[in-house]
Amino acid sequence: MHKMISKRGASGVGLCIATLLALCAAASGQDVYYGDIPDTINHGTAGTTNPTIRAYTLGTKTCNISSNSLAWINSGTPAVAFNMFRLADGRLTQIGMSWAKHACCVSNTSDSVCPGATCSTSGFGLRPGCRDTYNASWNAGQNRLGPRSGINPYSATFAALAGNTGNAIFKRLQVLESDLLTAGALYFVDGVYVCTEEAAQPTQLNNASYRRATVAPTTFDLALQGTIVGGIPAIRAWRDHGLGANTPDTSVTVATLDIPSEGRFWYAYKVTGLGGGQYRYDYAVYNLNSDRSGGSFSVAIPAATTISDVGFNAPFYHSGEPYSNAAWNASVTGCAVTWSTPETFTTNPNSSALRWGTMYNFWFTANRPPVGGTATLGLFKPHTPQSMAITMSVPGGCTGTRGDMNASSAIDGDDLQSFVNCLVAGTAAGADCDCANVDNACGLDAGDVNAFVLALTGQ
Ligand SMILES: [Ca+2]
Ligand SMILES: [Ca+2]
Ligand SMILES: [Ca+2]
Repeated sequence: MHKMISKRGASGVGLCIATLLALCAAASGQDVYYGDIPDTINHGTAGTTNPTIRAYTLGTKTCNISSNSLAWINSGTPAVAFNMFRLADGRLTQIGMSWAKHACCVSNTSDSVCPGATCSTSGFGLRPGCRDTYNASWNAGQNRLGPRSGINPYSATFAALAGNTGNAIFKRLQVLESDLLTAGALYFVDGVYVCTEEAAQPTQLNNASYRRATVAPTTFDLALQGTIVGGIPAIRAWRDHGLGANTPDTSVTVATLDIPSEGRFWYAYKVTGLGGGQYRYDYAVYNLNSDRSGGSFSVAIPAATTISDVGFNAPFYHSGEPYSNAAWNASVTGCAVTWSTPETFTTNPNSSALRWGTMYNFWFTANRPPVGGTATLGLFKPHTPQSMAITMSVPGGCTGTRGDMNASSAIDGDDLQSFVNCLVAGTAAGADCDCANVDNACGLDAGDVNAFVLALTGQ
């Protein structure tokens, strides 16, 4: 009798473990999703800032699109940070950001903005398939706005909220008023969620959604347009609306870059022919949820490339965030255009790194047409890998054999004069001086002379 019970018991334990494993697997699957931006509020200006700063807040329809209940902790997880962008002159830039609105006071409703979900009547927090709505005025409550610096977007940990309040623009989505009425510009808003239960899970990757908005003259009120683009940050608007509202610019490439065992960046680029052999190279990088953050961005260029109009854009931190707003330093060497934080992480952990929920722009004009090549995103916080290569359009270089200055399919004495001219003057009639970069290493120097002599003598 005891033996039989024991057998039953063993079988029961096995079943129980299997059930627990299934529950554990399911429990790792919470999935918060920004289902819609239903409204906005214009808080006006603080009155005395120079330049004038205006502030907004976005409403949120937040979905739990998983089959598991999602914890909804008052003044805790999840939190959402808002951003604003402007598309003008062929370039999308971020013009504003808010602090992060922490959760409060869940309600559960069925809503078609939650894809494929039916609101469950059982569970806790934000129940499976359900939607919670905060209108913009509720999200504007400053006591539940926490600094972005208090959130690790990948491990999804949150610092305690201070709960302090301030003037009309304090902690809210701040934008320079001068950026709001650009002739011919399109505007976009997005929000990015961080959710503790999604820590280090792929369900973090759909946490940003964007929507187009117009800005009214005189009042500066926002009016939401079209429908939300769910699960995708506003960097995609550069392509989706690049030739006007709802008219895509297919010359804009948008893609993602995942840091191994860490967060995701989005990046985009576009090359514009300016005539006269000049090309404008535009790059944007959006940090969705990387705590390591961006620390540098570098584009390789061929030898003897003329670079002009080097530019950079970043939104500004405010309301007591500890992060620096200093522009990244730009440098042009013989083989790269590079932007980097003014200080390293070791020197100043609060330097102006490209942090979660923000987008930085980099651009220059070059006298070379584009080819497929490589840019490098350096990561701010030290770890392995310290940088990531990104396939992008970059200025193209020598299209023939290096050292064959006159493209005769032979490296001989006829190439000598052009080679020397390139090394001495950086230019040679009828020749591409990047072909004088015979060792294909940075710059035109003694290494190229050695390599050229070896090629000339058939070695
Ligand atoms: Ca999610
Ligand atoms: Ca030749
Ligand atoms: Ca070289």
